[in-house]
Amino acid sequence: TGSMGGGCPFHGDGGVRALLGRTNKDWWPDALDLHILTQGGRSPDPMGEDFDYCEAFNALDYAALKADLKALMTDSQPWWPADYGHYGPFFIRMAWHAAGTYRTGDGRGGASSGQQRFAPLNSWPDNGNLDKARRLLWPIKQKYGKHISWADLFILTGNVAIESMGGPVFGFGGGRKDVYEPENDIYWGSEEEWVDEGVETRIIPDEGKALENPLAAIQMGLIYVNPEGPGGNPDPLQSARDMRETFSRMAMNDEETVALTAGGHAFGKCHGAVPADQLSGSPESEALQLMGFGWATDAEQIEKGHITTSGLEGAWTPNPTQWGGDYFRLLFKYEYELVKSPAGAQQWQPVDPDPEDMAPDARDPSKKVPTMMTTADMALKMDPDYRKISERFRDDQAALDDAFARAWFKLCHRDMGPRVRYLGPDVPSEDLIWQDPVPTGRVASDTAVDIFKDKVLRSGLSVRELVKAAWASASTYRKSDHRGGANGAHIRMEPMKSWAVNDPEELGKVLAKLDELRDDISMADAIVIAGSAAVEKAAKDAGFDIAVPVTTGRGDATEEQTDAESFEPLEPFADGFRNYLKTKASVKTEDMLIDRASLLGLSIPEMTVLVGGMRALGAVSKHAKHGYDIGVLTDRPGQLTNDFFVNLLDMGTKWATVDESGDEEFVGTDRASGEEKWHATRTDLVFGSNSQLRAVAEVYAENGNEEKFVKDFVAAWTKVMDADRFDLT
Ligand code: HEB
Repeated sequence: TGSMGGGCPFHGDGGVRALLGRTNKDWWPDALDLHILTQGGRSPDPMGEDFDYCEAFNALDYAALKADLKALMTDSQPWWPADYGHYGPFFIRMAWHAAGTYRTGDGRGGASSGQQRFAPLNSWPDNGNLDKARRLLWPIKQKYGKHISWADLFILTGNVAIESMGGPVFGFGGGRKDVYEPENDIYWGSEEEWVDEGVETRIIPDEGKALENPLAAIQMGLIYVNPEGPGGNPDPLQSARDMRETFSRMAMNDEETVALTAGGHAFGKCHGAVPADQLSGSPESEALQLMGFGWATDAEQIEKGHITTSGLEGAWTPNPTQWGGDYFRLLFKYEYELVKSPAGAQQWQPVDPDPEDMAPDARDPSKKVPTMMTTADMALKMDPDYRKISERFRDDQAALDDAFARAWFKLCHRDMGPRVRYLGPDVPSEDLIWQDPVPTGRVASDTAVDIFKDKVLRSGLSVRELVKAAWASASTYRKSDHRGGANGAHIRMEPMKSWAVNDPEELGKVLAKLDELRDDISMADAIVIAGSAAVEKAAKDAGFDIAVPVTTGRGDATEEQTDAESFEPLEPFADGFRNYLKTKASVKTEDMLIDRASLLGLSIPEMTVLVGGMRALGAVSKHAKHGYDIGVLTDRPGQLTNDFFVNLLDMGTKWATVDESGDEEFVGTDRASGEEKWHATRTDLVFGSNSQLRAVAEVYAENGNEEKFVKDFVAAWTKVMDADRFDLT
């Protein structure tokens, strides 16, 4: 159905591209290339660096906006009339698909940057016709301008839609700042086809095929599962298996999954009135004069409601614009039989429905049509664990109300980080465990900090140990969902304290000592202060008197505030900054360094100077096999020198692979004498081999730049230590 237009534009360059995932350029080779205009760090963001979205949002007439949104729900437009005269269900689907791309694996996806406006999401088959939903919102976006981002508007509109149909809502937090370009850092998969072109499903247990990390959708182009069942096979139990896997990667358990799906499908309908091959291409591939619309349907057909989106057809309940218990009532009241929609999709229909259990026609309420269920809906009845929950919700509407409202709130806010980042009058005051709540900390006095620093440096703990502990604590931060970081001192709890990357025994010793010395400084602050004191000492030992600034005020989370299991996805498979590799990934190990740097929000120079500095400090994870450190290319570890770069770029050294290491390890020998000098990893050598990284490494190895190196290191270090200090801004 031409989501991309014919042919496979994939020309492999060694297969690496496929492993790194397919990009918009692969899908739409003819698309306008704006990328050359962002070279040299020129921003595509028209709002400029000084624009403060929090300030703009706080000046928003929030009540007026909500009233306008409510009025929009029933303000049907002839170019895309509202089913049943109410756009609510359509907008809920828009909001759910905006939020539903979130995955715990790397924290990417989700509603927080308004990505549904851009490729590939604007053109995913699963997002079919949501281009119309966004365009219906344009007059309101235009009216409120900078005071409401698209990203916030998508979610707020979903909330208002639920409320306007009598549904339960738990709250709304604003603060999602729009971006103005597609997010190229998100790996959506390496398949060359999309769901509507018959791409294989990603979970096939019989063939030992499991869902690749961090993906959370079952086929390319879907938000989660295929409504018709795995790969189009209408098997509710296999669908349940896929739902459980994909929803858990969205941080949803069984109860939340059931509540969300049933609650969502209390509203609206599926669209599959005409065969899909009558549709035009997706927005990204369509003719200019369609002005960003895709899936073009004839105006006359639109008016009649002859629309195809998913290809399935029909409403779930007799009251598709009214919240209530009809979904479960019908699901359990009737036997359902497999039928085909007019567009040819597999779906389920009640056998012999009572007339009052028929649904109204979307355009003509006097006409009655059968209701339906997707195979994924049938999973809520057929899977034994889902069924128990479904029966409970059928019998206890209040329980469903509460579970749906909470799960919806979580769905829409999961990627926003701590509650201090939420804006607006509807922010719920209750702390929720998935927000990783941290008690407000106390600012320590300069004297207290100095006394503590002094004690730490005389404690016998080494620079390397202190730097590693601080890095371990702060570097879990990921800007994708604003989780992790030094605040809360989660590092002293499971699972973080036992991660191999953290050298648990050494870390345990360091944390115990810091705890003993810290007086009333919070543990979270103590870890950062100690690391920063160590950096100061290391700079001093290298001949540079420089202060490493620390901003105290971090709090310590309690065990009760910490959902240990939810922190597991934060464990790094590789941390190039500490020269650590847990398991070799399908991508190169140096790609993993770039990925971590990206999640930390670092620039190329920041990443480079941090790697070089950490190596000089000896702050590498203990090598699993060897007794010696790898990548510490200096004779004086513990001093903040640029030795790593100087030695790496030295032509006197010849590098060769260590065969047994599978291309992960290298040995450097003296070119003249053949004497063994250094051991290094891919992550080290990439700063000499990659031309762009080498250019930056050269800057730091140059005479006269020694002080610049130290200053840049301290600035990048401080940036990482403070990455999660939303309380400061
Ligand atoms: Fe849904 C719709 C599927 C979940 C909400 N969905 C829909 C459709 C389908 C589906 C197929 C149709 C589309 C068209 O238009 O055609 N879902 C599904 C699946 C899942 C889901 C498979 C997983 C299991 N949903 C969900 C959730 C939510 C929802 C979670 C929320 C919460 N949906 C929804 C809505 C709708 C839908 C509201 C309607 C829309 C309209 O009406 O437009």
